[in-house]
Amino acid sequence: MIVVHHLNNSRSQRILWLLEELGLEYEVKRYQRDPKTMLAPPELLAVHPLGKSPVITDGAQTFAESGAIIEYLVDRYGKGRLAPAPDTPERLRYTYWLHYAEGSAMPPLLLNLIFNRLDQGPMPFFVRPILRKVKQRALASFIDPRIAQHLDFQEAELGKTRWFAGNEFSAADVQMSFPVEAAAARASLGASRPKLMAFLERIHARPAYQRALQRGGEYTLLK
Ligand SMILES: N[C@@H](CCC(=O)N[C@@H](CS)C(=O)NCC(=O)O)C(=O)O
Repeated sequence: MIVVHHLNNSRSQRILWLLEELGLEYEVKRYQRDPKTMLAPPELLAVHPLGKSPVITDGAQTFAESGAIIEYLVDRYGKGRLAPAPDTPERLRYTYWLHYAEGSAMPPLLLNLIFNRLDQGPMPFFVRPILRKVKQRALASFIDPRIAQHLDFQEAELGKTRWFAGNEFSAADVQMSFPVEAAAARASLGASRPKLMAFLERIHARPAYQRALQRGGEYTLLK
């Protein structure tokens, strides 16, 4: 039985969604973020040395990293579903988006999250205005323009094909859902990016996505 070590409000939601799309049986082991730090609880360190989610166990195997987990599940259990045929342009795009989501799209979104919190929480009164300036400068000069560049790129790519890898829905869309959802929570993703907005609407309407929400519980992304 596949076990998903699932952290609330996190990337592991997309693993539950993929398992629902594939119609596989699985068990969800839940972990709750610390409400103050928002970090994962120490119990996750007993599952994997990095203590992050998602992690899955399947028989004797335990491994982490969303893209690797998605690739493993599709290769092992997909029976040709949710991945374009090998040696096609769609397959190359599929591999690209599987890696791009965490390798390129998420880093500026994570910086946005960290810098937005820089001037929050208890600190000596004179430090806060300094940190606020640092935050504003980092966001305006580096982070937010990078996010906009990525969103423009994704928007343009979704103008070429209906889904990220091609005209068929694939596991690359599951992997890309998190950066697009995180951008919707943290950055301006509105009328100026209608393809990405329509992508979100389409994935949220999928029955498997809805079932995964019921299995995973709370899913409100951090701002
Ligand atoms: N690139 C990794 C990122 C894993 C990761 O950072 N997971 C977050 C959840 S969204 C986490 O566990 N955060 C809690 C913490 O850092 O303590 C993946 O895609 O699996």
